[in-house]
Amino acid sequence: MITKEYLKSVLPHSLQWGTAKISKKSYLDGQKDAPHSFEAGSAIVMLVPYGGQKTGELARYAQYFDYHEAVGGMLDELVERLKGDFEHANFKGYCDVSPFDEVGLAQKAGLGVRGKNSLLINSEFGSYFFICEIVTDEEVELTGAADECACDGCESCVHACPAFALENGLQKEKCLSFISQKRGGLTAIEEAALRVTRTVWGCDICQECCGANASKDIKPHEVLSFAPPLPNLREIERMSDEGFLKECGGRVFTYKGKEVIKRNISILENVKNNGNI
Ligand code: B12
Ligand code: SF4
Ligand code: SF4
Repeated sequence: MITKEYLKSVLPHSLQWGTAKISKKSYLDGQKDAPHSFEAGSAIVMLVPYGGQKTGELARYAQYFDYHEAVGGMLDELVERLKGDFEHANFKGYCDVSPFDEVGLAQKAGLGVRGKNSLLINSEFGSYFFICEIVTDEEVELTGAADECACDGCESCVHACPAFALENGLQKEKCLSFISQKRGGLTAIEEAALRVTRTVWGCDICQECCGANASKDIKPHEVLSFAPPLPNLREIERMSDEGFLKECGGRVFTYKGKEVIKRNISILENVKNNGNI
C-alpha cells in the first residue's frame, strides 16, 4: 500500500498532488488500449505550475522549453524511486500525451474542478499548470475531498473567448489553440482570428479573464526553464528544416515542423507590414 505519508515524503513540495481510483471513464475516448502493459487501478496525479506573465505572442505554457520533456524527466525519476520502494508493483508516468482525461482524473483526485473554460481550476494555483500522473497496479491510499469552489460559474471565460468556442462546452475546432496547431492552410476567418488576437501559438484568453488566476503570483516549477524568444519571419525563412530543429529544438511547437509556426508568424507579420493594426 502506498500511503499518503510516503507520498508526502517523496513528491516535490512545490507540486500539488492527490490520488484517484482509475475507472473506465478515466480514459479518453478510444484510449482504452493504454500504452502501459499492466492493469492500472490507481493514479497519483500532480499539478506542475507554470504561472508567469505573457511576454509575446506565445501562450504562457509555450514560453518554456517543452514541458513534455521537462515534466517527463521528473516523472522518470519518481517512477524509478517508486519501483525501488515497491519492487513488485508496476508504475508508468504520463503528461499530456496520456490515455487519460487528465482534467477529469485530477478532479477525481480532489485537485480542483473543471471550469466553464473546460480547464481544471485549483484554488491555490488557478489554472496555469500542467497535469501529470503516475499510474500503478499497487494499492494507493486515497486523498481527501475535492477542491470544490475554484470555479464560481461567472462565465467570464465564455464571454471573453474571441472564437465563441465555449458556448456549448469546448468546441475544439473553433478554439484558437487548436487552430494555431493545425497543419496546412487556414481559412480566411481562422487567419483573421489569429491576427486580431495576436496568437502565434496557444491561447490563454479564457484563463486571463478568470478570477481564479487574478492576483496570483505563481512561480514556474523548477523543472521548467524559459526558452529564447521566437525568431522573426526573415530568420525562420532563412532556416533549413535541420536548422529549424537545431535552433527551435525542444519547444512545444517544434513537433509540428517549421511550416506551421512560420505560417502563424507570417500571418501576424503581414499585418504589421500592412499597418492594419
Ligand atoms: C486534445 C487537447 C487539447 C485540444 C482539444 C481540447 C479538448 N478539450 O478537446 C486543444 C488543442 C484545443 C487544447 C487546447 C488547450 N489545452 Co489541452 N489538452 C488536450 C488533451 C491532450 C486531451 C483533452 C481531451 O481530448 N479531452 C476530451 C474531453 C474529456 O474533454 P472536453 O472536450 O473538455 O469535454 C469535457 C467538458 O468540456 C464537458 N463537455 C463536453 N462537451 C460538452 C457539451 C456541453 C453542452 C457541456 C455543457 C459540457 C461539455 O464534458 C467533458 C467532461 O466529461 C489534454 C491532456 C489529456 N490527456 O487529458 C490537454 C490539456 C487538457 N490541455 C491543457 C492546456 C494547458 C491547454 C491550453 C490552455 C493550451 C493553450 N494555452 O493554448 C488550451 C486550452 C483550451 C481550452 N479552453 O480548453 C492542459 C490543461 C491544464 C488545466 N489547467 O486544466 C492539459 C490537461 C494538458 C496537460 N497535461 O497539462 N487541448
Ligand atoms: S483557448 Fe482561446 S479560443 Fe480556445 S476556448 Fe479559450 S479563449 Fe477560446
Ligand atoms: S471565468 Fe468564471 S466560469 Fe470561467 S472558469 Fe473562471 S470562474 Fe469558472
